[in-house]
Amino acid sequence: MNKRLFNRKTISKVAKAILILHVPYLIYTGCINIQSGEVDITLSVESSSLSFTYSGERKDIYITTNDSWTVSKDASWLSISSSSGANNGTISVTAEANTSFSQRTATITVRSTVQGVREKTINITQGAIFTEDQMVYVQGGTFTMGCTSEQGGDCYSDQLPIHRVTLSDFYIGKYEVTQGLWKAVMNNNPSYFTGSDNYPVEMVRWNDIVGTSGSYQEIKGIRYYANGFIYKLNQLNGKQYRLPTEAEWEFAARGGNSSKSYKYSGSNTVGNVAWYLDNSNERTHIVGGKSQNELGIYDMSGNVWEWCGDWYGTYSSNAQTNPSGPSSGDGRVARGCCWGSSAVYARVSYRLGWIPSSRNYNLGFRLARSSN
Ligand SMILES: [Ca+2]
Repeated sequence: MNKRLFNRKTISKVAKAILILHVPYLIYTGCINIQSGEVDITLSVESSSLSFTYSGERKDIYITTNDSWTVSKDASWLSISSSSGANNGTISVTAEANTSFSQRTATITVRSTVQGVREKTINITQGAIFTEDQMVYVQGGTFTMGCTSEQGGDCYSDQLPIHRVTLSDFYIGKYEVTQGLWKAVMNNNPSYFTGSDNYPVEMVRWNDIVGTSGSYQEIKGIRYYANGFIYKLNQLNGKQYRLPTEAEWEFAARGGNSSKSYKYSGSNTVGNVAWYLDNSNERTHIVGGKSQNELGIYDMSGNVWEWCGDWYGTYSSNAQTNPSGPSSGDGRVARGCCWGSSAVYARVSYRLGWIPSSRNYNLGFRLARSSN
């Protein structure tokens, strides 16, 4: 080895060369380290959307990350359990009840704390308290009303004589009117059985539904007054809801033009479609809990009796078109029976008259409206 390489000058030159060659490299690798640290930060959420029903609900968002994070929202009707955290975590999102008549949306944004590096948006939608998709279209048709053969031989005489009825198209509620909807419209809840907004409202008088004073809106021969539920509902959403006529109720309960001629609404086995004495645990149940009938309607047999618009009266054997009952009477018709009675009352032909100023924890209603 040439020993001149080892004199001080040579060593100094070699060191400089090494320094010149490697300083940029050292700076460069330093940058790489920082960048690779950023790239390694992950942030994911389990879902990019969450949907809530109209009633108040809580749902969880799972965050997977190796960084600190913050959460923000853009709607006052949402609350979040935590606005920041680190590493994997869960936040709960609670939506207040949506008492409006339209769906609403919001977003929740989760950001890793290294701003601008990672961000996830979760789109939130919440259904409205009541929308048209809760009304079932019933195509008009002709049917035989009253104690037809499948109803059995023990019908009361008020279900006779059987008679032909022709109806125009109409809509009827898929569910009994819920306590949530009643509260949204009336700001009170008269129901005996509480605990969920999705229980049917009961303890409502015919007079509470139809109203007794103030301005009125006349629909299908009934005046709906300003202090009643239906008038207020119609003011809120601009529709023309009303009570079903007794004939509309029975036609819909029988499955309309899709009828399979069941004894109860949607089945010959009462427990498949109805909450009644033997399966109800002697209380109401959340609407829609049993099987639907041929038209996709729930609880027409059982849960709560349902007020109809008509005065209760005797049947005629004459064929009729769009009947709306007698012109006067003592009681208003109720149909379909209830959690508190035996199966015979849940038959589609069974009928009852109830004083319109009376109320009962067995008794609620469902909405209807004409198709034009
Ligand atoms: Ca019912």
